Amino acid sequence: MPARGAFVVLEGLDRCGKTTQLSLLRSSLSSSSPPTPVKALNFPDRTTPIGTMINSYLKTAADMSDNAIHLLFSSNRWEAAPALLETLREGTTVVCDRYAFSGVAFTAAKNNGTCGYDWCKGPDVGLPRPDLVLFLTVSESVQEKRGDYGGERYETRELQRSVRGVFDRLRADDEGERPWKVVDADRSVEEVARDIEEAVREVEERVRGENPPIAKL
Ligand code: NYM
Repeated sequence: MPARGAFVVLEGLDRCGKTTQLSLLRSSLSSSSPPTPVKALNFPDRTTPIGTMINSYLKTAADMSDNAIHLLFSSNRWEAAPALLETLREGTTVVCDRYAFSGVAFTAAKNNGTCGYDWCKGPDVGLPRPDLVLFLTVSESVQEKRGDYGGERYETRELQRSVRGVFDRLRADDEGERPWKVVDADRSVEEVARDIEEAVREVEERVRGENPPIAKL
């Protein structure tokens, strides 16, 4: 049995550069010598029937209650969980663009917290827990300069401010379990990529060496 792969999640506000960084990370891991087997995931996964509903909601083509859309975002992770576990167990490292932390941060932030923080955490309890959460921080001015800002639901300055607050709370709450690594994403793409790769290689090595069981949220 090979040692399992590491599970790494990139989180952050909209336009923090996660998607670019994830693709750079995937290429650098798979082109290293020897190559690290790696699979990239992203949430929401808009390709499934549940993901299609989420996409309509985000593009404002469909409306839904805050509770209902929150549960769909979570279901979208649960439907991916069996394959995710299998991939990790067969020794492949998974790098993932957003996960349950975005789920809590965005829902708990909106409408003055109609859906409470604890309620928001509930549906994701039991999902595979990442070995590392890389939290990309971005300043408001840089965020707003990057392309396409404002195209989807949630992309307003006020909401992003509240989301930032909930992410800070999540990070503080997770401190005892497995500290997040905060990466300043206002810097150049190359500088950010270097920090991310270093942190991922470190966790990869630890997971391959210790082969710890996959923990749960
Ligand atoms: N989002 C993402 C949520 O509100 N809940 C979730 O569980 C997840 C995974 O979807 N503004 C929000 C955050 C983003 C939006 O994500 C779409 P992306 O990474 O832009 O496709």
